Amino acid sequence: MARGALIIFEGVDRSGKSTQIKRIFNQMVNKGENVHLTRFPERTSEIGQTINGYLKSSNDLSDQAIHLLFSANRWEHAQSILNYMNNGTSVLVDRYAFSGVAFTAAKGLDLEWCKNPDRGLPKPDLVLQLDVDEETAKKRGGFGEERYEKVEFQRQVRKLYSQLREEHSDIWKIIDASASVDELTPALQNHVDETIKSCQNKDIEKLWI
Ligand code: 2DT
Ligand code: MG
Repeated sequence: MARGALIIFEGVDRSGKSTQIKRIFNQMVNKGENVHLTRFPERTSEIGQTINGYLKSSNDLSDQAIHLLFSANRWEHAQSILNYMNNGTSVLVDRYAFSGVAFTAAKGLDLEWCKNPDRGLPKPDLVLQLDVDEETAKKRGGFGEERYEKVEFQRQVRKLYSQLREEHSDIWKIIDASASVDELTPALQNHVDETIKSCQNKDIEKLWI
């Protein structure tokens, strides 16, 4: 059986990731395609609830501890993602280990250290980075109340995405997300469709191994 693809949407806050990924998901469901949508952090598990508390500043953790929890949150769902893929269902994910690395390294922690806990996760077939500059992001209604939602921090995150993009040029597509919501969706859908076709008979690899 043809396997499903693992497709990640990445980008700074207000880049339109969540809007676009839901549109793509709904279009695919309407066409009767096998597709599953998820996101990280996945806030409902026990680990996810601790992460949620940290993001809302109701609890405090060291930079290292929260980094490991974000990674653990991916590992607690990794087998389920693999099951979907092996059963022919493509998985669309709003943020993944690239957010994990970019957001922690933006605090000044070592990039290789940041990658370590995520080594071995299912490797994505495609990363779609929705790219907007901080000014455009700000014009979209500014950042919210959660930890990290500050212009200076987001600028740092965007720089780290550039670095990750260079390392992953085989799977990474950068998309100018300053276009309108309606313009963006068909372009993203094309990338998704092509990837689903091209990875059907490829083995699932492991990230950063
Ligand atoms: P959302 O706004 O998408 O819910 O994300 N983050 C996310 C990390 O610092 N490390 C991670 O591994 C992941 C997946 C990005 C909430 C915030 O959590 C950050 C924004
Ligand atoms: Mg957010």
